[in-house]
Amino acid sequence: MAHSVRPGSEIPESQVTSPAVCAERRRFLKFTAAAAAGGIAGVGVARATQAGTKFTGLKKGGFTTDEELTSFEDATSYNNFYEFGTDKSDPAEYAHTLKTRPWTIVVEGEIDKPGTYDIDEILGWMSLEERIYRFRCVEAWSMVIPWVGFSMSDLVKHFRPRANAKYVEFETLQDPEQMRGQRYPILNWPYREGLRMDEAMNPLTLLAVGIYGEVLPNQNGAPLRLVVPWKYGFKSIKSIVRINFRETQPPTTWNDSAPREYGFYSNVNPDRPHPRWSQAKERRIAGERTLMESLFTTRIPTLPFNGYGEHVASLYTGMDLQKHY
Ligand SMILES: Nc1nc2c(c(=O)[nH]1)N[C@H]1C(S)=C(S)[C@@H](COP(=O)(O)O)O[C@H]1N2
Ligand SMILES: [Mo]
Repeated sequence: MAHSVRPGSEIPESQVTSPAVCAERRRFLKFTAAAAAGGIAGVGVARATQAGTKFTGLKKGGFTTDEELTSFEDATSYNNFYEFGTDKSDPAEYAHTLKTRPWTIVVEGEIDKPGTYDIDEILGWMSLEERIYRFRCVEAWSMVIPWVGFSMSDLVKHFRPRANAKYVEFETLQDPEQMRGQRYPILNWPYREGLRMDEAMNPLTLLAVGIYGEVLPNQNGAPLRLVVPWKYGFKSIKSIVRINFRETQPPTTWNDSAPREYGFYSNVNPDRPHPRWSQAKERRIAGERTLMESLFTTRIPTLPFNGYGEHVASLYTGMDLQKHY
């Protein structure tokens, strides 16, 4: 069935008069008309664009885990998103100023189909699924998150990459008006990340548009963010506006900012300590525990490749992972 995801619940009654919702409805009607005329697959997802809107009829993806989930509350209030400030609570407090529609993504470089694509055009091609992934921050805390999204590889096919596309570079929006943290030179804005092409095409590599069955809250990287579960969290770049296919390894934000501490690969590796702390254990933020209990009492061993070795270890055969950290 092409429509693996059906439209979410109706827009909440309390919001029906807001201009944003009117614009949203106009956009949806336009999109539905285009879809009816053109038979766009996966049209059902088009309506779920506002944070909090539920996706219904989501199919379960192949990747999952039985571990205790992080609560929605913790996953959406304890965040790293320096564009909104450096405190974990800043993104939840300030990310509402980010406007996630309309949203376009420039796709360019070593591909046959470069262009500026509307996020909803992209969503029209894709079939969404739910996947539960462990997520390990380089700061030694971890979460277990049910994401909604699609494999990056399924999207990349649409752009017809050429043989010399060896790396993919990603860029976050730069707009200090919407992202107050960008008014300060904390990082070299815009935030940039990158993957080797075979990493990007691995089936685990996810582009996420939702979390816990609903549209991504802004603080989690709406409207589209990367999730690479075998790498430290900073590789999972948020609010993507540019994807560039390159022949050479792209510069990446944290590597530029502190190259001795953060490498290009940044695979989760308990045997390679960060210069300032061990990576052998992690604080799991999950279950019924309060955030403070999780942060101060629960330490579990960190697994190589965050436990995804069977899927990804072969990507690094013959590489010295102490050197290519
Ligand atoms: N654009 C952007 N993407 C980003 C970051 C950021 O500061 N800016 N922080 C990264 C880090 S360090 C982590 S741990 C994860 C946090 O994702 P979460 O807040 O959804 O848990 O986002 C990553 N993606
Ligand atoms: Mo992180």
